[in-house]
Formats: sequence, structure tokens, C-alpha cells
Amino acid sequence: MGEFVRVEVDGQIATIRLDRPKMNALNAQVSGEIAAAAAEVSGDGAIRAVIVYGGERVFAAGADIKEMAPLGVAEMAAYAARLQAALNDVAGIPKPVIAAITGYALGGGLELALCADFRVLGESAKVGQPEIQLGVIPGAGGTQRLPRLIGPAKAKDLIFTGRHVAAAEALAIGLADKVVPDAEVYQAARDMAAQYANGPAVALRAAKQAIDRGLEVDLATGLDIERLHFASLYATEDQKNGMRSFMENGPGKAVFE
Ligand code: CO8
Repeated sequence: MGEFVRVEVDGQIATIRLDRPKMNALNAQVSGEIAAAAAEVSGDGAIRAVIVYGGERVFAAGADIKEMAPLGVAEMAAYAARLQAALNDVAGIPKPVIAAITGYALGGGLELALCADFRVLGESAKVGQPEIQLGVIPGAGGTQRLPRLIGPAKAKDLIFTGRHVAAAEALAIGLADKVVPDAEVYQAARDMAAQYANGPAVALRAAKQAIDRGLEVDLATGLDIERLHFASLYATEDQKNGMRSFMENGPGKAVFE
């Protein structure tokens, strides 16, 4: 349990809760606590889906500018490496992960949200990569994960201008997966998480890893990755149970442990 990042477990769903007033700015300590939280939820087999949440008011306004501003080049390289590593740990959580976003998700805050599988936004949420206005560029995955999600031209528009994107536009360009009234963001994320929490955990992990690794490699390698994961699932009880259930009861009736 960190000072600024808590893991709250409710049934099969864990919430990684950022809580560093006023804006959940991501300083070095928060980076370390995010990495620890990602390790905790990854390693606990009872947790089947994860929500990343910054509370009712703000998701995260980015890396801590006051902490970052005075650093030299070498210090900055190490600092950025730590934040990138922490966000890689979130991206690598081998279960469905949903970012529940109220208020601002800017800079490193949006980069954290990009490490989730899905993003639920409140109607008045604002997201963006404003680093250009600080004379720098996104440094925690924004130049890489954002174009992979919304395409290079839209990513360049957001990164070149640094503008704040409203929830409706985020939905239209695929940066948000769902927009709901502000007060319903967390519950909407829980509902989404609950859809997956009862699924076959090993197959969900294999699907996530095949998709995410596949996006980084050529098609032939991606198909190799897919096939190896597919075959390995024949070692699971879920595969036997899922196929037996289809043959005995028809489609969609399997209940997984
Ligand atoms: N870092 C540190 N403090 C912040 C940050 C931040 N990113 N954002 C807000 N704050 C602080 C403000 O300084 C203010 O502090 P105080 O009350 O002590 O004066 C408090 O939070 C409230 O902020 P505002 O008064 O500005 O509140 P508003 O509601 O008027 O505005 C905004 C909210 C729009 C979020 C505004 O604060 C803002 O634009 N913040 C900066 C957003 C930004 O530029 N984010 C990108 C940061 S850079 C980054 O994320 C790079 C990531 C990758 C780097 C890789 C290595 C780490």
C-alpha cells in the first residue's frame, strides 16, 4: 500500500487508485508506487480485472512539472526511464485493465491511461498531450502508444498542438471507448470489468498478449505468437470445460472457475 497509490480489491476486481492531491501529478514516488501496484495485481490470481482510477475529480494532470523542471539531461533520462518502466508494468498486467477517467488526463496521465485496454471517460473529461507547450514531447509512451491507438495523423495533431480533447471527440477518434455522465464513470468501468472477471483467465491473458505483442512485430511473427498461445490453451481446464459445455449445452453457456 503506497502513500499515493492504493490497490483496493472488491471481489475479483482490483482498483489501482491514484490519490495525490491536487492533480495526481506523477512524481518519482508515484512512479514507484504504480509499479508496485501493477506487480501486486498481476501476481494475485484471485484478481481477474483491474481498474485504474484517479478519483471523482481528476485522473492525472501529468508528470510532476515542479519536480521535473530542474533536472539535468542525465537525471531526466533516468527519471523518464523509471516512469516508462512503471507504465510498461501497467501495460503488461496480464488481465483486462480499464482506465476510469474523470476530469483531466494530461501528459503522463493520458500516457498511463493508454496502458489500459479500455478507457471510460466522464462527459466533462479532458485528455491531451500538452508537453509541446512546455517545450518538450511526451516521454512516457505518448509518441508510441497514442499513434498505435488512434493513427499517426490524429496523434500528431494532438501532440503538435497540445490541445485538450473533450470526451465526445475522444470517443469519435477511438481514444475513449465509452463516455458516461461524470458521476457514473467508476461504476461504468466496474460493469465493463465484471464482463471479463468471469471469463477464462488464461485465455484472456493469451488474447491480450497475442494482440499487444502482435502489434509490435511483423504479421508472420504475430501469427506464430497467436498459434503458440492457441495451442498452449489446450493445456487448460478452461479449454476442456469450454468445449465440453458447447457440445453439451450449446454456445455461450460455459461457466469458468
Ligand atoms: N505537475 C505539477 N503540479 C501540477 C501539475 C503537474 N503536471 N498540474 C497541475 N499542478 C498543480 C498546479 O501547479 C496547482 O498547484 P498549486 O495549487 O500549488 O498552485 C494545482 O496543481 C492546481 O492546478 P491549477 O491551479 O493549474 O488548476 P486548474 O484547474 O486551473 O488547471 C490543469 C488544471 C489544466 C490540469 C493545469 O494545472 C495544467 O495545465 N497542468 C499541467 C498539465 C501538463 O502540462 N501536463 C503535462 C506534464 S509533462 C508530462 O506529463 C510528461 C510525461 C512524460 C515525462 C517522462 C518523464 C517523467
